[in-house]
Amino acid sequence: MTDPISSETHGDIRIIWSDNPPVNALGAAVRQGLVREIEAAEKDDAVNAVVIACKGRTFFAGADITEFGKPPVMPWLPDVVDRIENCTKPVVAAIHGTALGGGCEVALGCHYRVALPSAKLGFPEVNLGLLPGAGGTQRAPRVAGVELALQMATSGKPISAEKAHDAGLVDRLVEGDLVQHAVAYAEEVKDIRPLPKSSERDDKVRNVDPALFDEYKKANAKLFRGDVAPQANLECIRTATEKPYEEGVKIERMKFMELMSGEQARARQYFFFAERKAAKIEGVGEDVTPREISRVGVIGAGTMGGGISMNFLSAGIPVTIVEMNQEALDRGTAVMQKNYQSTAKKGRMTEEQVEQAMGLLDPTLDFDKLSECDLIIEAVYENMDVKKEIFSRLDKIAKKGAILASNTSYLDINEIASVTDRPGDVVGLHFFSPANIMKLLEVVRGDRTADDVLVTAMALAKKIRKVAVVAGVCYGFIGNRMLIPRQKQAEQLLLEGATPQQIDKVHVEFGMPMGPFQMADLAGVDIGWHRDPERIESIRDALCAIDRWGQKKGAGFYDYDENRRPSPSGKVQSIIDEFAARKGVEKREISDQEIVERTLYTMVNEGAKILEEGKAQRASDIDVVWVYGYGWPVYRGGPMYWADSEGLDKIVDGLKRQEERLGDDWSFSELLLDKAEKGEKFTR
Ligand code: 3H9
Repeated sequence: MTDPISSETHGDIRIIWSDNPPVNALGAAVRQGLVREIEAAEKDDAVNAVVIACKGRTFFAGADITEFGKPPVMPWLPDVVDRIENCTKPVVAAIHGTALGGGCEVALGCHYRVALPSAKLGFPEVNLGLLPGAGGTQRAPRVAGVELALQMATSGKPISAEKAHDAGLVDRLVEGDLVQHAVAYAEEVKDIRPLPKSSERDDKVRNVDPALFDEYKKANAKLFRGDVAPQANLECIRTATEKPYEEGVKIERMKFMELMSGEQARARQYFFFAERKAAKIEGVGEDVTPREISRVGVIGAGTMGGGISMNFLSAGIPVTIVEMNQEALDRGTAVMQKNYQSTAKKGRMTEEQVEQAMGLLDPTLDFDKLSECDLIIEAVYENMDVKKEIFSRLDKIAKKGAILASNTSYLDINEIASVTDRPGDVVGLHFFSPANIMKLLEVVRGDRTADDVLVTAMALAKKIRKVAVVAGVCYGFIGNRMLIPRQKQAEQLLLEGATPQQIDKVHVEFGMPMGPFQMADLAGVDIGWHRDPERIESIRDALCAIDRWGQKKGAGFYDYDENRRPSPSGKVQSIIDEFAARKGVEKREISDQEIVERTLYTMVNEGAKILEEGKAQRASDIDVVWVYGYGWPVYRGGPMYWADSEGLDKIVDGLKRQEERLGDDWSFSELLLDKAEKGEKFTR
């Protein structure tokens, strides 16, 4: 293996280079090389200052995550950072790309930091269930101030080099040749003594009001719910305001080790790789190149069509959006404009960017204009006949090689493709609502979808900052298909004696953003309703028949006040009771454990069926769908990882206990039974 660390000398400045693709992770060889080169520079009388720089696309993006869980190899990153800081000659970090986690800590160990304006700095450790464990929780508040350090470490979101510069985290922003500038900077500072050490500063951590931490937590309660890492990050940063550096790093080390050995960190680290694996399509060679997409067409300017369009507009891709009548087109365009405007109001976009994005939109009533598009996404309502009609029209007008996509959330892509003479160009692109915000994209692979169409869809997803997962054709694909047993059991549990509040509470305590009934009220109880108020076959039908369609009507499974605050509904309870009596279902006390077994274990069982039928490429893809599409708590890894952690035998036992109540149409997944029997796991 070639040494990732090398050096060269410019006059009296030593440049230490790291070249460890793809992201210059701080693996053992990098750590060893850094120490070796710092020591060599120190000993060399001809050297007066050092620059640390990285080749490739980025400065160090952090510790090497693939080393986690393996026996440690010396030197440890904290010792490397200390060694840099204790170098007797000034060390300048030259930052481009993303200085993340351990990378940001290395930069903080350097005496000075020079960065390109396009660079980003951050502490994403929290996303891995960790905290910056190489002195970052102690050095960052000393250099950048407590509030910014708290934000960076507990949210995991990187900040721009400009913001870092304003906070003192970067000493100089430079344009052009970064390393040349860093060398010049090193020349300027080479004689300054004492060397500025982050660990020795205390001006920004002295006299900090301890109330700040509680206030921060209160204002960011969502970050802390159920998740242990943000709290540990906060505590370490608070320690920096209370104790000397030497004590602070000891506490940081202890908490880092505690987190590292915990289940949440394991789940999050699993998920990090799961997300990246999802982008890989089985059976499709690396040599397949994506088709070029320079204009996208969207059919339907409703909530979905508008949201979908915004993704492309924001990424600088022109969109032709088609509607049936002017009023609907105007309404859809106005909603997009309003959504952009509200993003701008929050400071996440400039007015100029809003204008730019909207300037790329071509709203039209002329269906034939879609012939200019390289990708056309149909986003009309869920009706097979309507979709088939649209696709046969598209088949006649779309240019050769254009990709024809449906945003269906349930329907059979093969059947849709069958009305065209080009089934290879047809694919499902299932966006989640609100489509401009939700990260997940299910890419539905029809039996005849061409490889390069899939590759294009995956590449495009990355471009519009979505996480794409390939799904096979089946009713509801991966995500919605798994919702079906959950919804069915949740409703059945109502008849047997549970309340919507109890079921929702179990889900929220588990870590979901909301429970099944809160979700139904938010999304619309009427979604998928047959629209016949006389036909009442479920509690949902009964609610829809009396206009309780959810939050939008001020009533659904819950009652809502004018501020959309929910409260339990006596009316709903009496509907449930009536329904139960009519069906002859006897009421009993329902335990929270039974709710878990009937709503979550059944989801795992459905996930196993999806795997068994080859409708998902791998168990981890199912987890990615559930984390990004439905808010499954990432610190529990996703339903399949969670099932593995619980033990598949426990899941099977729970389902056996409930089997009689699960209904005649419920059945065990053979794969689940088999794996449980053999003591195997889905994800590991
Ligand atoms: C830490 O630093 C702890 C310390 O505080 C204390 C220690 C004591 N290690 O994401 P991409 C791989 S914790 C190993 O597709 P992008 C990744 O798996 C660390 N591998 O690229 C993928 O491999 P493959 C804190 C890594 O351009 C390939 O690189 N740092 C690492 O979309 C490309 O990745 C983080 O959490 C790593 N650290 O985004 C940063 N990072 O091609 C994590 C990436 O085989 N990384 N890989 O699938 C990122 O956020 C993004 O990768 C980054 C680039 C923004 C850098």
